[in-house]
Amino acid sequence: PKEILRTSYRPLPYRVENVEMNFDIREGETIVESTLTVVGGVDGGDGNNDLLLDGESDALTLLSISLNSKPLSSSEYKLTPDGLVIPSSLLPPIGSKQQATIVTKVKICPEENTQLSGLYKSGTMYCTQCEAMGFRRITYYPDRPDNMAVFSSVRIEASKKDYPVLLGNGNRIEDGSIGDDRHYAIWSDPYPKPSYLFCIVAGNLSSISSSYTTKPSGRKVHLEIFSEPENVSKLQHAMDSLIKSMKWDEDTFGLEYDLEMYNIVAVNDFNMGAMENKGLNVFNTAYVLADPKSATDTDYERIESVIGHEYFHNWTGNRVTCRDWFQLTLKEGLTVYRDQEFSADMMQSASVKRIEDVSALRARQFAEDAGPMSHPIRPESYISMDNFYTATVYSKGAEVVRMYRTLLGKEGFRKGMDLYFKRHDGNAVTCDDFLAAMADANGVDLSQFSRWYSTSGTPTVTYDSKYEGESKTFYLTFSQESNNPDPLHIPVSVGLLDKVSGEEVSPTQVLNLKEKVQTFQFTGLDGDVVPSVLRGFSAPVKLVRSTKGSVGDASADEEKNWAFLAARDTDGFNRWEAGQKLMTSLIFQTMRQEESLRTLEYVFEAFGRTLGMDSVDYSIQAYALSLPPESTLAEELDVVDPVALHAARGNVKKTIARKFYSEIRAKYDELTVAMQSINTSDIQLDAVSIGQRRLRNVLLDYLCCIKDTCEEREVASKLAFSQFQAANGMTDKYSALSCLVSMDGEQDVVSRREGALQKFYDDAAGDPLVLNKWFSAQALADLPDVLDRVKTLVDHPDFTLSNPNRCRSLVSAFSMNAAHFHAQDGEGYRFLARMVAEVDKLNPQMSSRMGGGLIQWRRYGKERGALMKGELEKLSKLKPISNDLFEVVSRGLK
Ligand code: HT7
Ligand code: ZN
Repeated sequence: PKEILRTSYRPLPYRVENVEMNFDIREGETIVESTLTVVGGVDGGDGNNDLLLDGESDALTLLSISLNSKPLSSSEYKLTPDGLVIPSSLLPPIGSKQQATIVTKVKICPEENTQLSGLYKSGTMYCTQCEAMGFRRITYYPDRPDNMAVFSSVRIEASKKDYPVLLGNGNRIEDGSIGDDRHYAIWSDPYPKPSYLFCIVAGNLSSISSSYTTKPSGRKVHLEIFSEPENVSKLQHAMDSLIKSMKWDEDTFGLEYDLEMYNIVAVNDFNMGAMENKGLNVFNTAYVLADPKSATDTDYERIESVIGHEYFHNWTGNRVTCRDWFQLTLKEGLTVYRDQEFSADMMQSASVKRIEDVSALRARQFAEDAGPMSHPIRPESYISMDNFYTATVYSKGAEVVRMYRTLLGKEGFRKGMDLYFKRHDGNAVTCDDFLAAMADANGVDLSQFSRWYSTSGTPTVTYDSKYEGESKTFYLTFSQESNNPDPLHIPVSVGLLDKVSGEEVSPTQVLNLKEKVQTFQFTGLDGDVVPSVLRGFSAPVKLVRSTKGSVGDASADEEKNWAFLAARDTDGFNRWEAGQKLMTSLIFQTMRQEESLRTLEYVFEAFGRTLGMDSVDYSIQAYALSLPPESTLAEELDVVDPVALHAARGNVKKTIARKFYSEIRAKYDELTVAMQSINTSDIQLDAVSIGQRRLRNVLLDYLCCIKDTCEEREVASKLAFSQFQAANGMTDKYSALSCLVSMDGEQDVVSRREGALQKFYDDAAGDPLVLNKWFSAQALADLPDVLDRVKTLVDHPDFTLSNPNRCRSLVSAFSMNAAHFHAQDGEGYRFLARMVAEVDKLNPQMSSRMGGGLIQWRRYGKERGALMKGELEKLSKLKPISNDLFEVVSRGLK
């Protein structure tokens, strides 16, 4: 497999300017004819200006090729496993304005395409996925994002009865019948686009439609969302979300939609969440279908955010796209930032959203940074680009965009965005172009900031502080450490609270940390203060307090500050963060079997106060009462023992639950009554109702963790079972099921668990998304024989490795169940490796993601590490092995 380097970018010697395509779809064989208008591009200077039309020989059978209406003989071009080369000697000279026309005809077989890249069949429908390099599995073409072409005519022909709906990018310009049983549609997209945004769909689909009039232009846009007929009742939330997204982008960034149509199609088999094809988004059903019976509150929120994300790509990604795939974060980091801001505005709670986003970043991206796949947000090389759709490119990329916003302010950021679109609309550009627009629009020098694009790993910022009474000055000294030998430009948001009164004496200000070590002074302070540092998580770093030069017990002092901030910080994120730090400290002390009385007191105090609060944001309350997840805790450890970590966290949870049992129970009951008093059996989806359910389910989890004695198990299982039975929506039902699946012991307890699982399965009535939840709940159970259960489920008639959602719901979910996946005997690793090997034969994008579960072996101690590595070595010997899996496994073994 060939490694592609970022620095090897060469401009296109020839560019396709216009494309016309014809798809003749028939069972078992689709014929694709492409007419490419080619013009001269740029001399790359390396003496090779031949035209490379990418094409995967495994997917394409070339039937014919002609140049300027003359058939080419096989000696006139070169056909390789990766494409077709037409020598520059047959084409017009590079500098000239002449055009050449190339027509190719290929045969493809979507029915056999299990990779879900290119044109494939999902259930009864045909659809395409072209990002990153799927178009070369449909036709021969310069399949790279800097070739922006107008797809002036895409004709799709198929059986009228089986595929009544035929969709493409842009606007439908013609349709009609061919005899009794076939029909066609022609689509035309006026906007030049790279091939990765190409899409067609053919299926027997139902839909809902609406319209939106853009502002200020007043363009009336027809909106339509398609799904298989049985799911059409679950599309309204997606439609509402789309309309909100369109309005938000106009209000926030002055960006309007630009075509007369916006279509979305829901498909069952899809490798990722969704795809932003121009005017024709394709969505994984899991990110578009929702009704209260089948979707949780989190599902509803995720759908709104992904609908927003794909819509926002229309400007950040489609109108302005990436020059090459190394620039992926240019569109993904920016679009994630935009969807995060959209969701925060829709939730009306910036703190709740920030807590969720930072938690996800820490759990996934920090882990990536700490392993062998660590890379800068703009990677330096890849073997398979599909492996670089990562938490780093997406989530850390969004943090980098957020830092521009923090440094430049709201107005400054908007000025930068406006200039970016003014300069680059219709072009394929780089991360440097984005930075230049931000800098030029604001007249600032961001050259040091650019180091974020080339620095891998999570930087550490250490701080130290001192108050000098005489000069009434507070000193904050920061030092930074990262994989870059030169210092990064890090925005550090800081506020100060008076140590005695708890009042905020210095509101949030952004400090520009640009040196390796830098001191900031705050003057005019009458007394000592407690600093609240990195407010709102103003940079994607690990923040630690220096213990250098401290007198006495440094950790005691630090915990005192956390306890202080957990009670008083005016910054919602940092108030939550302080509570999490205290809990983390207690869990680690428990794990190390250290005396932890002081920390325990602080945690009790914070927990009791938060639990007792009335009329606060329920979601904030829920997050403040939750212990940090094991994945986040693991990021703080050099060597992880997942079994010990799980036990320590479980013990702390139980200690809290026992101490506050009656208060937790009272609050749980109070919320039950409050929720029942709402005079409707319909589930409410406003922020208060979502918050109430979130809080009540956190409380349920505490109540259910007390199960040491027979009586306790009876009480816990009855409580969870009664919530399960009474639930009027999926959120409460799934939370109750999650508690029940981890319960074992007496006959009654087991019957409730098994009864609930059976009922959940029966209620699903074959709904794939609900069945995914049924598989996941069991894969995530905390039972000693969970792996045996998972293995049995692999043989369940509803299980298949060929559907990514289903495969993730069982196999990937189990690999997240850390204490069991990392069982000392290595059986979890053997199971995962076996599944990865199976999936690699079907779908390399899936197998390489799953294989990622084994590459962190260096972090799990000697014995576990050796077992994980052993499985990776076995995978590395697979014959054949896909490029995707090869890259992950070989990086893992390096
Ligand atoms: N831009 C989309 C990425 C995507 C994708 C990438 C590789 C393989 C399959 C894929 N499906 C979608 C999704 C997004 O970020 O909006
Ligand atoms: Zn995206």
